[in-house]
Amino acid sequence: MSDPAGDGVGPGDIRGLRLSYDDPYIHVRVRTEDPIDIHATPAWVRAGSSTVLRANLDVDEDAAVDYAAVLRRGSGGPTVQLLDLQPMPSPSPRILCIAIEQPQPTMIDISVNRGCMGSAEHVRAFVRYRLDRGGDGSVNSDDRAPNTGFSPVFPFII
Ligand SMILES: [Ca+2]
Ligand SMILES: [Ca+2]
Repeated sequence: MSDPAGDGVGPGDIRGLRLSYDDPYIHVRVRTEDPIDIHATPAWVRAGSSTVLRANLDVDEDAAVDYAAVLRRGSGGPTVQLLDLQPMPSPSPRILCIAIEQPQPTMIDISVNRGCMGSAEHVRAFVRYRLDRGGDGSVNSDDRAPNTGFSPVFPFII
């Protein structure tokens, strides 16, 4: 689904959110207006940066966020974490549950292992991208997609 241009700034302006499934991973793809290199730009590598990209996942359609995939600055570049907001049985360690890649400079992919989300059979999502472009602690862009509510429900079809 698409998100308007101009309700964020440059690489912080989300233009699209796409969910796909490749067993066992659910992929959350965020497309931005301008390119950024999450492994090199100050927004993602500089100490003190407040840049955060967060994918909020609802697996039972009750409008509450069940899991959150959080991508933020780490000492060696961006790191990801899966937060379990409504605890269900999940394997550990959690680090194996989630991964990131950047297939193109305007795309950030967050992959979450379905096995880390209880017995989820479908998911819907919204993402929020808070960009501190200079990595100095000030937020230059804050965009979410969709602007209200969640994406359509996406079933896991194997
Ligand atoms: Ca936008
Ligand atoms: Ca938006």
